[in-house]
Amino acid sequence: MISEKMNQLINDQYHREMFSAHQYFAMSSYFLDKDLDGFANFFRVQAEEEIMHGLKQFDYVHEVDGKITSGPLEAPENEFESVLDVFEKALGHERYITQNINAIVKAALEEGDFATHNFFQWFIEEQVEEESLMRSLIAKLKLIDGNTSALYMMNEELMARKAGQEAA
Ligand code: OFO
Repeated sequence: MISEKMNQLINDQYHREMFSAHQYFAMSSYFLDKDLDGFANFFRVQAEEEIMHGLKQFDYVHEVDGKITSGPLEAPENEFESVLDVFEKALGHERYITQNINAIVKAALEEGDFATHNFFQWFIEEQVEEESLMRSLIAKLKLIDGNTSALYMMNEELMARKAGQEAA
């Protein structure tokens, strides 16, 4: 049995995960439009992972006798200044998600909801990986510094990413 407060916190987080998917599909679409299929693939896989995150939370809430109440999602950003801009925005978004996961874990501990505390440990680790992944790709893009052939190579590398796999 989950408290109303924890149910609401996870309900909100479920929507954030679904928004993350919505945002990453928009980024994928931006890259497809620029013929950068590898970057588009990276964000498509990222979006699919976000749906998986949301579904894990959806299933958990119902498993502990709560309920997910679906509401609207915000519109994602569709226009970006550059490849680097997309990744910097993605990192900013992941940092925001991390803060919210931390707040849920803190609230779970405060009310002695150890099941929710335990469940969200997976997300704590996942956020470390997500932020690290975005940071490393930002570092690569800064090294490349607009060099077209290096960008093309990175595009090819990112094409190989599949669901459940880290990027090169
Ligand atoms: Fe679900 O981790 Fe990104 O947003």
